[in-house]
Amino acid sequence: MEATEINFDGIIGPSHNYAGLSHGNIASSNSRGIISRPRAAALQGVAKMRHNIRLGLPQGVLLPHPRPDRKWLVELGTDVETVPASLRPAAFSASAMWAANAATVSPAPDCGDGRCHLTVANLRTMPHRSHEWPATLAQLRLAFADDRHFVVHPPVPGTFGDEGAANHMRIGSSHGAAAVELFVYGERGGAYPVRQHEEASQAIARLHCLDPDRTMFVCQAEEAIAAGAFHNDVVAVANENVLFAHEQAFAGRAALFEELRRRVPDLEIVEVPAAAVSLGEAISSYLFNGQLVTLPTGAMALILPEEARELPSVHAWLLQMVAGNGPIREIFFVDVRESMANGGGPACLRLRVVAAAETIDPRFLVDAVKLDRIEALIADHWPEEIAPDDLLKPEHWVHMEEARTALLHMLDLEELTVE
Ligand code: SUG
Repeated sequence: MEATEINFDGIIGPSHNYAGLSHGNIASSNSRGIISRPRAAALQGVAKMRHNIRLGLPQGVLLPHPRPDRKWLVELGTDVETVPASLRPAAFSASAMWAANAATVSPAPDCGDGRCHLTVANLRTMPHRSHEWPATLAQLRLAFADDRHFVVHPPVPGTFGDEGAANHMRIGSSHGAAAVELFVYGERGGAYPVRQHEEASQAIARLHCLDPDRTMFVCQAEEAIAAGAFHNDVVAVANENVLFAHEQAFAGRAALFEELRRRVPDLEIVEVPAAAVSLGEAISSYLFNGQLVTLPTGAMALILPEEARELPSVHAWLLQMVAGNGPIREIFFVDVRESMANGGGPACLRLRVVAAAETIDPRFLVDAVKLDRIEALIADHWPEEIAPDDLLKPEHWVHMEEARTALLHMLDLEELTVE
């Protein structure tokens, strides 16, 4: 059985809407109150998966969560009819689509017990994301149920915020070999909240039985968070021996690079200087929120949002990069505009797991044929549009719930109907 990197994309749920819930995420704040298009959003997500399958990359899915989250509202002493206006959008958010925040994943070669460890993110900083973890845990426990190969941990407790793989990078010679795991936490974010706490990252490293010699913790630059990099994956991404990052991504950048070079002898750093692309431009274009992948040919490619092609400084930098002799040889652009308007690019929509496909529950794996069926179901069941006031209307609640149930039924995953 051969371990490969499999990207699990969050299928964008039927309640996708723009409620401006994420302070510090500039796209989310700017989109507050606009009419969303859940059907188009989910179809864009499927098209991205299809694109990556055509490139020869294995693909998995994670499912939308129950929304409105009636169970959470009951725990808060209310229900979907009487919920205070301030809480309602949080109960409807389709934010589980951003699978990079589902969990932190340490593949088997990195872990002391030779199994792949996954810790579900607690997402406790933002109320609308803080209730994702039970449904995520239920899915990961099904998908990675084979305890000869996987350990699925519940979220880190306490007040320590953890936002999963979005603040975690793995750097080494190949996916299948032991690698350095780099945890990126925040200390200060200017006017914006810090969402990843060092204590949570440290706990995950211990839970995953990581080798301290191959584990590093680095602080996000305050100016990056203050400019809108609410997760590290907005300013940096790694794949195998390549780190692609903005010059202002990390505090103590020089010491970090020196230490990384010592631990990963074949490390290649592709750094974008602020003089070529400002932090603001990096964040508005999501230049670093690409999927940096190794194609079956062995070449490395970057899958970026269309927005990165549209910003002249970013596009010029990309053209210059591929014309040169660096490790990133190809660039593809995908349209995920509905997700981007909430601050979620191609990399946010996926969770990377390195494992042998045979060890994973096949209901969570997809190919082009299964995607045809998912696409047809979305086209039939997902709402075309959601305006803010629609969240008040019972017919919309029913529509969203029926759409999700139809998907679970089609994928033979009825046991997830209520988590
Ligand atoms: O947590 N947006 C998400 C975007 C997450 C992106 N993920 C990664 N960078 N990996 C967030 O801020 C906005 C929802 C709203 O405003 O309706 C939101 O939750």
